[in-house]
Amino acid sequence: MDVHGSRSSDSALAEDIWSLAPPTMLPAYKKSGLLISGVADSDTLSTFCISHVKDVDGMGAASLVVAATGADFLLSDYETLMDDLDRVPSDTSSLVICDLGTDDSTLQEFIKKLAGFASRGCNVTYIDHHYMPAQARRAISKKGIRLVHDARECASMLTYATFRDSLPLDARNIALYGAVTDYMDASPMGRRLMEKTDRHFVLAESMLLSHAIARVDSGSSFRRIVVRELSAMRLPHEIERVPDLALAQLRAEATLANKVKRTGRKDGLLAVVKTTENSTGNVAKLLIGAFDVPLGISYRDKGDGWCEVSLRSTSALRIHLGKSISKIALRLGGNGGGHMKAAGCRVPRSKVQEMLRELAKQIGSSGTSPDRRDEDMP
Ligand SMILES: [Mn+2]
Repeated sequence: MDVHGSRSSDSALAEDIWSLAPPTMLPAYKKSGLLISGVADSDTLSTFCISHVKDVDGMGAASLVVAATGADFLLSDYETLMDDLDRVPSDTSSLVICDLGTDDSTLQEFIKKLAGFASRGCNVTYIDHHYMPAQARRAISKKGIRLVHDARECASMLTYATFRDSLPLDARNIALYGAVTDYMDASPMGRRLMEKTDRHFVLAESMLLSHAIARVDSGSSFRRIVVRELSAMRLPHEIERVPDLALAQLRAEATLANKVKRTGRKDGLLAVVKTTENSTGNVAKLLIGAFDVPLGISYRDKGDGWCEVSLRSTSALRIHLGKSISKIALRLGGNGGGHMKAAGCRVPRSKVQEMLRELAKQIGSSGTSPDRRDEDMP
């Protein structure tokens, strides 16, 4: 295998965007026994990773940090991130945060906490791809935090690029699982990495993984096991329970599409449904097809006074979902953010209807782009 050839073109690819100096330490993927037992090795720097629990991209990013550094890790979500930052072991010499965006409601506290680690001599790396205003980027960088941010790429891809010198070539697959499942495999790096592998193989493995994890709750220890197995370069189909869970999820989804159609409602350009599914993003996506609208919104009552909301749109919608929902959620006492066509937020249960009205108003004033392809389609 032409290792050097492949590596150098990967490097050129990453350096288009930023120049990186990965931490020098023994690649941990070579010590799979260590990874499975989860015992930190005393001869490596003590790295700790906090990454997004919610999807393949966040879990993939965590597995890449673990593979490269032997890090211990926590899988977190937006509402638990601040508390989880307080759980980082005090002897941590390198902290890596992946795929967890912040918004105006949490940015200052987030920066303050990361700056606290940096001031104690801990190397802090923040890898993210959610929409981030320029002033937030500047504020983070000023505090001695290494910011790896590119909204065109997924977090797994950015993590792969950050640690690639400590990763085996097989780790590219993990970067691609994140890219495929985050709809970012047509990105500058995603496209070029995909050309070096069998696309159908990567798609099949990505789908097994995303369906399997959609089947289990965010709090499930299975998600931690998956991260460890991926970090040992196990393929999704080789990980125990992944194929069975993925099949079970496929069966459930086939009936879910009908259920969404029955229980959802269309309101102008958007369709909305209340769901109990773990994967609210998936439900939001199904709404778009079921009601033939450019925006699907699903929400789940978390039982603690809050609702988790997922939003998905087609390119016909003119608003940036991440930016719009970040502002609306903040005004309603919640928080949120995300990408152009995929976003999420958390709002008090009592504010869900207000949020929907607010969004409908915004869409009403921005309108949709005429999409000629739609006119020719059934
Ligand atoms: Mn992501």
